[in-house]
Amino acid sequence: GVHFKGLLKRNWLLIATIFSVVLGISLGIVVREYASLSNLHKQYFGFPGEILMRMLKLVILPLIISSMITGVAALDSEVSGKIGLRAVIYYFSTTIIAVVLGIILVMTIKPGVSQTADHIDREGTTPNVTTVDTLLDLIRNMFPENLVQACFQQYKTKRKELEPLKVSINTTTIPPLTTTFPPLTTTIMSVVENITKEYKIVGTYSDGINVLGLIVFCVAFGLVIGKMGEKGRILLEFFDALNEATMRLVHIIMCYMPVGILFLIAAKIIEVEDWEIFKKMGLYMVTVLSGLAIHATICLPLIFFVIVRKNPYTFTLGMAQALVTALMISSSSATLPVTFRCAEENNRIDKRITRFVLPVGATINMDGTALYEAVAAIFIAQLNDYHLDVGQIVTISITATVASIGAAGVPNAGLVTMVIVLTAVGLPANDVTLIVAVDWLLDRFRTMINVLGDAYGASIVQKLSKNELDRMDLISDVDVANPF
Ligand code: DAS
Repeated sequence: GVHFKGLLKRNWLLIATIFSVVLGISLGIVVREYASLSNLHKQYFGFPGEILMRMLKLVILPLIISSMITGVAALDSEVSGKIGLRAVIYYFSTTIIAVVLGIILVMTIKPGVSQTADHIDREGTTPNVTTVDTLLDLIRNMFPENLVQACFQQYKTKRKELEPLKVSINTTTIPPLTTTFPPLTTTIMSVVENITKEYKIVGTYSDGINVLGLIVFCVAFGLVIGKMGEKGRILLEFFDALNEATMRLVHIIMCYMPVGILFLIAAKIIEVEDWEIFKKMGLYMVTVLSGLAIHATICLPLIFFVIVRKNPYTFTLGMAQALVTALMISSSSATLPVTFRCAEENNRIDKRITRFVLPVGATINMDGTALYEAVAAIFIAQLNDYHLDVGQIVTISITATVASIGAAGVPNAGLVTMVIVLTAVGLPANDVTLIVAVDWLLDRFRTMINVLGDAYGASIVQKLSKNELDRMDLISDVDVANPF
């Protein structure tokens, strides 16, 4: 009875969410057509959606901390080391597969060959990041110098203020900027510099939280607690209760989700300025989207089936709520609470695994982003009529992988780390601006694949760790999956 009711309730939520997506899109189109809203009113319109985002972000912090600490403390250090290693191997191999798939597609479809870079409007945001910088930032952020500061940063709002300063330049109508409009160029450069500064800090920060830094700290902290025996128990109990309480909050937030999503997507549709660009960029978008689709429906399911021996599509279906959420909010981090619920409740993945594998996955495992970055880089090369040799293509696959690891789980993060791929093969970093206009849409889809990859990963790592987990159940005096 209770179980069936729960099942019904979960599906009801999913149906309501999908319904609200459709309704939101229709509402957006209608308002766009028949009401000319002022910018201020557009902002008001998106307000319920903004509240949803705020609530989801709100629970990230307690969720990551409590799940990582209890996840690690519940396993002994040898087992968590093994599980961690398996997770890392999974992350790496699937990311590489995604990159290779993307490269094959973009080289066959050749979306950039029929047009040139001059035919697309460029927007003036040019972050300037290098591979070494990204790697160093990544490692630097793993060791936050201040734990409290790692939990919040004010930079995010500053970056927001800079966004409206985007400058649109049509290169077909005006001659090269550097020679004709030095003052304008300097203005753009200073804007760009500011944005770069903000982005650089954003690097591995998700919405102001240094997720990676917290994860590293929590792993260490969890390991220590696990070794403390009786004395550590009180902390473990505390964080376990915190985890449970947070997940209950997540459930309440999820009930608000249909409302929030409706206005989120409607507001986005009202806000988009340039629909024409989609025609120009059509083939490029098709390339990215088909790559993502193949990765999600063939590559990942195949690996899953070979290892887990269960129906991968049932598994994907179980993740539906998380996938729709990712599609709507384009942030793996903010989707994390929903990913947890779907993985644990619908797909019944062991909590010892999810608590460990999902937060890390949301931060560093981004198959969709990796695929996207490889495709976009080669697309830009094609637009510029720039021939890439084998070595450069290998360089693209490596840097795209690094770039996806370095990207935070926040909207458009992949676009920023894209610059390292471009500079590595000598393409103009500025050309990232060629693909800015359509990124809001592609971002949603790649985020969805990022989340799916994390979920599959959790299940695969669970299967590979079955022996250790079973042994722990036998020797342990408490039920570790639900220790208290
Ligand atoms: N949108 C990001 C995510 O959350 C990554 C990206 O921009 O590619 O997964």
